[in-house]
Amino acid sequence: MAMTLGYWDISGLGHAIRLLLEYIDSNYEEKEYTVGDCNDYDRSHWLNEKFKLGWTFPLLYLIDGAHKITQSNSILCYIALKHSMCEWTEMEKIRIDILENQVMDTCMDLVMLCYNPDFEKLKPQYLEGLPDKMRLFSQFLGKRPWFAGDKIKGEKDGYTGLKRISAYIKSSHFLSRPIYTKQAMWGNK
Ligand SMILES: N[C@@H](CCC(=O)N[C@@H](CS)C(=O)NCC(=O)O)C(=O)O
Repeated sequence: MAMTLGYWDISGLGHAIRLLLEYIDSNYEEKEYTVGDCNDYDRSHWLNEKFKLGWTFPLLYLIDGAHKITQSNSILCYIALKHSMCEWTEMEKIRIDILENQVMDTCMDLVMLCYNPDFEKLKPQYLEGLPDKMRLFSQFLGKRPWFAGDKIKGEKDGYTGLKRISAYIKSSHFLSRPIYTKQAMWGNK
């Protein structure tokens, strides 16, 4: 049975999950929720379902048979675990945990800026600090080909999944924009 990924009709936190689902060649469907166009950005399309699903944790969710999972990073872990992509050494596991949290912090910095009504005022300071933030990722990567280890997991040759991601990015169902919902000051188109 196909898995269902439920999320706003945006790239946002769904982006990495969609790429992973494509990477593993998963049979999945998407349930997209839309924010209203009016000034009050009506979220009832989602909120009308939210409390009928059996949990009240935030959007997004993945339903896989009897399993219902929320929290984007937990969803990534669930998919990776299910597809035997988690045979890490201790050092790889440590690096993944660090990176997972660092990436989320970096994403949230941008979210806080983009949903802030003072976006234009705050933008120069954000941009000024960005190269230093990116440099930290570069330092963390060092001379490794990948952030965690030497190989990508879950693939015999390592690259078939990447080719699938490449094909997905070129396909009509790839959702690159909008990054954020309509309330955002930037990335909302
Ligand atoms: N930590 C959560 C954050 C989820 C979250 O912030 N969801 C936002 C969209 S990105 C939302 O609109 N939630 C609405 C809701 O759950 O009612 C995750 O990573 O999944």
